[in-house]
Amino acid sequence: MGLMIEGRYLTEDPGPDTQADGEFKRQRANIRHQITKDGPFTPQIGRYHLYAAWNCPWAHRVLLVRALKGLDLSVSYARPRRTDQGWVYDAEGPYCDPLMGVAALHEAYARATPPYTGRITVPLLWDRESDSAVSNESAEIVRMLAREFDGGPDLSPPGLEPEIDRWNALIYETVNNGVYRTGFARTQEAYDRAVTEVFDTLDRIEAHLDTHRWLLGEHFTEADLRLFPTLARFDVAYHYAFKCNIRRLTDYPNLWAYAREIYQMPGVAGTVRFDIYKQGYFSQSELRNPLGIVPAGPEIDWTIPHGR
Ligand SMILES: N[C@@H](CCC(=O)N[C@@H](CS)C(=O)NCC(=O)O)C(=O)O
Repeated sequence: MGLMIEGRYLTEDPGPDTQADGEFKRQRANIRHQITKDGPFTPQIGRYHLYAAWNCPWAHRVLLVRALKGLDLSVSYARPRRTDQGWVYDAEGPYCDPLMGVAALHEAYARATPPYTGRITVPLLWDRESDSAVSNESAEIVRMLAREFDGGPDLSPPGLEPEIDRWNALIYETVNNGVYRTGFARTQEAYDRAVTEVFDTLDRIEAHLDTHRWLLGEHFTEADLRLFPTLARFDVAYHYAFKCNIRRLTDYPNLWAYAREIYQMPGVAGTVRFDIYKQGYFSQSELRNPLGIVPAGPEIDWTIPHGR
């Protein structure tokens, strides 16, 4: 779970990044190339490869675009539990790396130019043609795959982008990252602040869905896509492992039906692995789960008709 400094991997665990007031602060991703028709990274089918992990909600966003658009994007899934080598791979089987055969993700980052400094995170989008890293920023990967490749729903219909961005900003801060700010808080105050924000936003979305089919009304957009990974992990992981326990997703009639409708869209269920979410979020952590024991429940049926 280490850091890389100028292309060299250090195994000491830096832990989650915490501010002076006990709040978790996620670091900015720093490989930020774009795929565009003008190049050098052009939108060619079969050209790119994704380093992902089933349990990572940021990688999940990218897996959702891939599924909804039917993109030809090969994927390496890391093992659900990180080690002192960070995200790791087996030599074969479901957690191998078919592209480079790396044993740990930091080996791929070590090939990036210029030499990489930062955390070793998924998702990482890789270009087979130039054998180089394109991006490790999920929001930007989602947008470029959605825009530059044909097929699937239009996730940001013309004119809606400012409103999509407003939802994205609120949902990122208070929900997607809000659950991490709750679970990784180092003081009662930081926890109280974060958990209140998580549920204020979920309550607000619940009320919004009374009169709107999707966040943006008639259109299923990128904002819905970015909310879903957090909802999928909410009751099996965040509710318990991150103490996001004022309510469960299944306690919200609108939000729960909305989440099931997304889950039941063609291709989406194939991006979801509840068993792996539990293995990942209940992995051994001195602060949160010292023995690494994975709970048995809860049992939730995502295939109940959504009725929307
Ligand atoms: N900026 C990144 C954040 C990705 C991220 O934090 N991924 C986590 C997994 S859920 C990770 O790989 N963490 C390893 C670490 O921070 O050491 C994005 O949204 O793409």
